Amino acid sequence: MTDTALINAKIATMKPDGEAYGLIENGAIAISGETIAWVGPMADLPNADKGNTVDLEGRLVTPALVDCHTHIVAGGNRAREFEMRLNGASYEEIARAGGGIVSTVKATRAASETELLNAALLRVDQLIGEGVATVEIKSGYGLDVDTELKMLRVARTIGDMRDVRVRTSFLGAHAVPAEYAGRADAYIDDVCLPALDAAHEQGLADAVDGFCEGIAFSPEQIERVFKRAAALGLPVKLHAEQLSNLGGTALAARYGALSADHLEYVDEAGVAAMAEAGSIAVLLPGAFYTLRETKLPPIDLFRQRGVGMAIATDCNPGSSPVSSLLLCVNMACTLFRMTPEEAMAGVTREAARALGLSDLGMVDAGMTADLAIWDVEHPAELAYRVGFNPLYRRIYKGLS
Ligand code: DI6
Ligand code: FE
Repeated sequence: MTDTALINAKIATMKPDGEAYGLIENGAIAISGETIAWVGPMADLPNADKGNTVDLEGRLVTPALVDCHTHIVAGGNRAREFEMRLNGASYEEIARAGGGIVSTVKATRAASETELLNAALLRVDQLIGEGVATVEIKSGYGLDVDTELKMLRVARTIGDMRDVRVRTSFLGAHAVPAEYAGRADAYIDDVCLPALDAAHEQGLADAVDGFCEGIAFSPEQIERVFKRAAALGLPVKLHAEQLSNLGGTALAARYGALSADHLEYVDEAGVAAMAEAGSIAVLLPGAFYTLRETKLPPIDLFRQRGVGMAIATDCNPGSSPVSSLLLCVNMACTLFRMTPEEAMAGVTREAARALGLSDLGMVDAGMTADLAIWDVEHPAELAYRVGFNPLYRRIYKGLS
């Protein structure tokens, strides 16, 4: 039985074969409960599906957007640090003044769950207002067992309080906290692995992430965390080759990672390993922009090897204080030279794949009815405008 049909729609189905964007010009979508029952040219809409219709007057429909990499739950902000840097302060001076990731850890530990929740909701609501219906949220600013779990509980609460699907990632291996300075292995033993076990036991972790970098954890240390993830049956992903090439991407691929993220410094062997493993490249133009990075992720290599490319905000108080996914779509085009079609696939189909969600990211029969309806004439307009939000309506799990 069909509950509702959307008619007079231009539909960017984002299906990979056929027309660019999987475009259907004069289309209709039949929705039954939470599921898309039928999609096609309006002239072919089955009679039985015509009961309850909503006329979209030619508007564009896309899959609702998916932000597949965020640190949106975090205490405080680093605006003062941003200001100090622009007034000429050095990295050391900022660190001595308590800046950097350490300050976010301190603020996150000090904040109550309500404070963390209210601060995060401001940013989540901005994403929702741009047509996002699924958001991935990481821990990683607690770096002690209680605060890591607190962050993940807040992430779950966001999904209860808003019409948005939250997927959590445990990121205990994000940074070495001050109390373990120079003792990263002990941190993994004493804090990271016990916190992961507890998060899993409490149903708080959908996946496991890490930061493989000179300033964070080595591939050997990350592998210890991945081994525990595998033992718990949790999928992995990794912040890899963001600032240098340590071979994290190949490690992630060996563990069948859903994604490897950032990737500015990944080499050909790393990309080949991703292709083999079917891992998605999650590209984060907001961090590239904020850090004024100049080394581009190897877009052509990803294309040649058929590695799917997703785009996300990386929303975090340090390297990407960005809560507009549409801005990231634009940046993926202007900074990374991705095509608008690739960038739109990056926040729909490929982002859903990066989260292992096979029922999302395309407008197709059988998929969950998460849709975004836009006041634009063509999907390229969503990539082309800067700081413009033409969302007309968002549909989350059907119309009920
Ligand atoms: N990569 C980043 O760019 C951020 N975390 C990560 O793994 C930085 C986080 C911060 O500075 O707060
Ligand atoms: Fe990140």
